[in-house]
Order: sequence, then C-alpha cells, then structure tokens
Amino acid sequence: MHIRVINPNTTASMTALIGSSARAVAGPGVTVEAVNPAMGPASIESHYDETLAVPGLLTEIRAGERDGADGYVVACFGDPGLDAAREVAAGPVVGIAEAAMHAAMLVGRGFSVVTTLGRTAGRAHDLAHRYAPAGACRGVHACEIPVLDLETDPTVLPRVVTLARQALATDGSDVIVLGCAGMAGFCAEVSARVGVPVIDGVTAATLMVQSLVTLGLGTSKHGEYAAPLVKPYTGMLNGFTQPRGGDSRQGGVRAEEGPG
Ligand code: 5HY
Repeated sequence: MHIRVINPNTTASMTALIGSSARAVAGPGVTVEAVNPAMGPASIESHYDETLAVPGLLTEIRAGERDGADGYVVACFGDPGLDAAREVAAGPVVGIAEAAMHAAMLVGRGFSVVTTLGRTAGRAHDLAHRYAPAGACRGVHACEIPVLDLETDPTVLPRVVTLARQALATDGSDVIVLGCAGMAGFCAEVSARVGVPVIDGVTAATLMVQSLVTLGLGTSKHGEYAAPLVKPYTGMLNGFTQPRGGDSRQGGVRAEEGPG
C-alpha cells in the first residue's frame, strides 16, 4: 500500500516532520511518501493562503494518480482543497482536521482545538461544523505562534500545554485536538502533561487512509466526487486541463481489495 501525505505549503522541513510522524504509525507493507508542491505559500495561515495552496495540492494529487498512490492525506489543518482532491483521486483522501475531529468523537464527548494564530479559529469552527455534531467543538485556542516558528520557538510546548489545560478547565471538553500539522511532534508530550487524549491529525489521517484502503474503499465517483468535466483552463492554470476520457482508475469499492 502507498500513501501520499501532502503538505500543501512549500516548506520542506515541515514536510519532513510530517513524513516522519506519518511513517511512525504506518503499518507493515505501507509506504508513506511525504511531499509538498513547488508552488504556493510557505505556510497557510489565512483564507488567501488556503486558496493559493490548492493548485499545488492538486498537482501533487495528480502526480500521485500517475504514480499509483492508494490514498492521500491533506496535511494542513484547514483541509484546503479536500473536496477538489477527491474529484481527482481514485483512492480515499482524508484531511488532518477531518481525521482529528472524527477521532476525537470516538474517544470523548467534546474537544478543544489548540492552534497557531487566532485568525484561523473561524476556519476550525467551520470544519467542526462539517465534521462533528453540534456542540462537540467546545473551543478553539490560539498560541499566537506562526506556523513556521513552531519548529524553532522553544515556548511552543509550554504554551500549547498551558492552553490545553485552560481549555479543559473552561470549555467542558475532554479531548484536545492539535490545530496544525507542525504540532505533530508535540502530541505525545502534550498528552502526557495534560492527562487526556491529545490528537494529531497527521497520524490520525494516515491510519484512517490505511484503514479505508484495507477495506477496499476509494472515493466514490457516483456523483459529486466524479472526475471534473473536461474544459479548457487558461493562463497560469493552463496545465490543469483534465485528460480526456476521465480517469481510468475508478474509486469506490475495489474488487481486488474488497472486504471479506
Ligand atoms: C497547517 N497551516 O497545518 C496549517 C495550520 C494553521 O501551513 N499547516 C499550515 O495554522 O492553519
């Protein structure tokens, strides 16, 4: 099995961290390739960044389709371009916010998100509205550390721990979700210090993709996630014209890997 874990920003050091976290949980016979696009924002901290990250993300999905990837992780907490990626991919595509929030609902009644910048909190609430029951997301708290400083700022861990403890005391939550792919390396330490389940979306999504592929499940092409209609794309997007005849690899249940 081959899982392509895509960091939609263009920071290679963050991609390396994401890849090591994903590989640490991948099962036997599962290869994880962590990649990032050559074009796009160095980090994703706004709607503008999210939007400009999507062409690069889709480029990496299309490369995965050419290379025969069995499934994909969108390794950015805003889950940028997730639905578009599903239209292009035959295999399952799971976002890290999606995976973390679903996992939180399997081990608790309500979760708090600890993220980077406060300006991304609205996006986290929007995603919680999509992925979790009403009221399940009890709060979103920002450590106000930019994404690219997570690797170097020594105050990240203590600030995340402090925010997590405050959230558990004030939000009525019982699970903590880390709101950035760049926090993956802190997960075990934060959990040890706060004493509740702390969920990192990179590892959660990697294992969810692995499970879906094991079940023989790809993205359904019956309707909304069917391959995009063939049409011209002009200017900088000229290279995004879909191949005629759609994708020979179909999603849905794969006969050779079906359950049973
Ligand atoms: C992420 N940005 O996981 C998000 C986190 C955020 O470049 N990778 C990014 O702050 O939304």
